[in-house]
Amino acid sequence: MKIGGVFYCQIRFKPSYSIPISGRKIIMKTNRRHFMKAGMAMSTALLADSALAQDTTLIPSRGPGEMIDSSVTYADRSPFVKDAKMRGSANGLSGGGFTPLQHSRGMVTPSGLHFEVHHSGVPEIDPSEHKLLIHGLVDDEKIFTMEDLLRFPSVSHFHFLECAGNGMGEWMGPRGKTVQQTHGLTSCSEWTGVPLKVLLNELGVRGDPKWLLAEGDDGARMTRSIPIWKAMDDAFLAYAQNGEFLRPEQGFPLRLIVPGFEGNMNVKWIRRLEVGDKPWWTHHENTEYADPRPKDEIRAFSFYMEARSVITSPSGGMKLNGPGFYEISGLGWSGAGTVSKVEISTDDGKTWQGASLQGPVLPKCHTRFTHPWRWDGKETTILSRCTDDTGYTQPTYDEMYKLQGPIGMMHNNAIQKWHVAQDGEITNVR
Ligand SMILES: Nc1nc2c(c(=O)[nH]1)N[C@H]1C(S)=C(S)[C@@H](COP(=O)(O)O)O[C@H]1N2
Ligand SMILES: [Mo]
Repeated sequence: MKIGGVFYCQIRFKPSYSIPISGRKIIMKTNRRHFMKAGMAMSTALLADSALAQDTTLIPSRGPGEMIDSSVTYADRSPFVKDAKMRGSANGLSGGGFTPLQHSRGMVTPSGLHFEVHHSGVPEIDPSEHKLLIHGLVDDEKIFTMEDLLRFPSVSHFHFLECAGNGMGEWMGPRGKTVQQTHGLTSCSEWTGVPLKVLLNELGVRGDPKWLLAEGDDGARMTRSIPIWKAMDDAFLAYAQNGEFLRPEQGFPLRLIVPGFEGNMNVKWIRRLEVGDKPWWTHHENTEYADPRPKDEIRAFSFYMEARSVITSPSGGMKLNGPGFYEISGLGWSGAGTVSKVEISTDDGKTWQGASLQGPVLPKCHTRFTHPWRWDGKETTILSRCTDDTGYTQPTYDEMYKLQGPIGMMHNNAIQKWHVAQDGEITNVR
């Protein structure tokens, strides 16, 4: 038997089995149900015999590993893990990097692979000098230091963050080669910080407060109007991401998290909040992030990133190694709520089957889905579509064009198709 390999037939219904390790025998107690399970998984013969290692000798023990280097203060990845790269897509002040979703597992994005969108580069901010002003329709205007903010009651939540321009290049046709290029402007982190409602209640709001202006401390002075109901619902000022302080690229030392709303409203390096009774109609609200509608209309505020999903494996640029079993795996998310189902088609949308959702399934959060698939070696197209708990289902490109017109740019949440050629090559198709 191969340790760490696949269970072989002879262990199927034994009440216990033994693995000889360095001359000793370790008896693993187990029960019949366990083996029924193992037997069931095995009976589907997931991998062809040739794909399993046939050498049944034991793996020899190793000597000591590398010396521990005490000068290392932040651990690196294995030198064998080279492919998952975030940047390499843009240089300069504007732009940033795309998350390599084709290498993603589970629902969390490692902080160092979180996508980045900057409108004027990444400012270097000393947290001991950073200040946040809250003013406008409040009883008490106040300036907070980071030290002040760290003393407030905090929350931690997993949320995806998606740029409204994610998939912008795909409007005119299938352009991106990989899922990193087509969908890489979405990532998911655990964010920790202070709820806005805690701060606003602390200051006391007055008059008829309806909107909140958030302003960033970067060269772009990113400024957005946030509806006050959202501020009082679940928006928060985050100072930490995945268990440590924010990355500079994610807005160190302080950023706004507006769960489920378009990335642009999640103002980084935040320095000012103003409570008001109308929106401010800032540059980014009037131009880039406004959606065209048929009949020469423009929708000014598209808050929600609507339900969307994509198969991350197999995906564009990958190649299947012959017919047989493959796990289809991908991500679904919705800014309006929780993913309630993801359906998969492996026959170009003719028939659909429900995928399994890997827990935890959280609101406004990436949700990993998986689906077992046996490829028969014939040319086909695989796709996924997501439905959220509001009942909304991800549209096809045709449906989305009807709503936004073919000249849209933002909020592309259409169904993604991956073509599987006879030689196993996966490509982006419409
Ligand atoms: N101050 C400031 N905040 C900003 C931006 C910016 O350029 N400056 N970019 C916005 C855009 S367009 C997006 S999509 C998100 C990206 O967040 P990330 O870089 O942490 O992924 O931040 C938003 N907040
Ligand atoms: Mo964005």
